[in-house]
Amino acid sequence: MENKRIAESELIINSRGAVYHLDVRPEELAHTIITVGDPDRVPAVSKHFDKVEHKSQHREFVTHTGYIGNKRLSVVSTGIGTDNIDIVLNELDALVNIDFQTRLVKEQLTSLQVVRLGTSGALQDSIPVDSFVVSSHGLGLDNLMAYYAFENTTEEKQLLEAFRGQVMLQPGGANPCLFSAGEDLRKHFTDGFHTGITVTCPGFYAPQGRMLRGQLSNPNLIDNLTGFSYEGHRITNFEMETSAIYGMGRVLGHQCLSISAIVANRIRQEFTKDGAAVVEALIQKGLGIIAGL
Ligand code: R1P
Ligand code: URA
Repeated sequence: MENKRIAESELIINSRGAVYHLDVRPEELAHTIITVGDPDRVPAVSKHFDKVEHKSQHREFVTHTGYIGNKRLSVVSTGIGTDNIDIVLNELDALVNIDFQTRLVKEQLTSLQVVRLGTSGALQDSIPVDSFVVSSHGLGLDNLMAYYAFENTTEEKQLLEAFRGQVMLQPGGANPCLFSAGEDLRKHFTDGFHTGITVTCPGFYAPQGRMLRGQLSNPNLIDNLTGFSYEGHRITNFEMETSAIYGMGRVLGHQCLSISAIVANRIRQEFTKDGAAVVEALIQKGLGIIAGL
């Protein structure tokens, strides 16, 4: 593809020389990045850094960059949802792979390591609240990835076909997509983690089978997802970002992994008694591994 200068309307750089939504300059970002949904979780992560060298905030996007030992890390909040992941992953990629002076894509591309430390609801009785899940795959029931061209692996195509055969989605609903985790990252996160397919939903209530008032268009969604099984793969949990992080990682060439603290078990209808404690435990366990990567 021709390396054409990217126009001011397409890649927006502010007066500080920082990318539009994140308000981060290229030198302010590490190549190992932790994403969190909640902006308040950024200081909860960076308080474990030995040194913090950069802090910025614009809208819900808070970024802290620093070091644990010699390992340089950035922690970035995404807010909630796959639409925000579209913004965050594109801007993280631009910060490392586009020259902000010439507005040309660099000849030497950088592959980032992106690890989501999030919260989630379990879809299996055997995955209790306060446990951790590593997403082997992200299965999107939103429509973000329909806007991007990408290739699926043979295994991903098989899983998606099995999903379409076994799980009835509501008429007029999403065209599901599925992407696997970055294997170079996932292999480090095994001990003390459940693992399975994570379903990413375009909402917290009806799109995750929750109804406070009104009626669900698809009352069998949870049962269908919990019962899905294909060659040893099962669906472990629900949340709102993973498939988009994995999908954008595929499109842009970054290694991505999503790890969740289970705060709700939808089968047992239980919620954690101490959400802050389980998230802090996930941060400590996750950082212990990430710092050694
Ligand atoms: C919903 O409460 C939010 O929590 C989960 C979902 O993915 C969604 O963003 O993750 P975070 O705790 O990382 O935001
Ligand atoms: N986040 C979600 O998206 N769903 C849950 O059930 C819990 C956290």
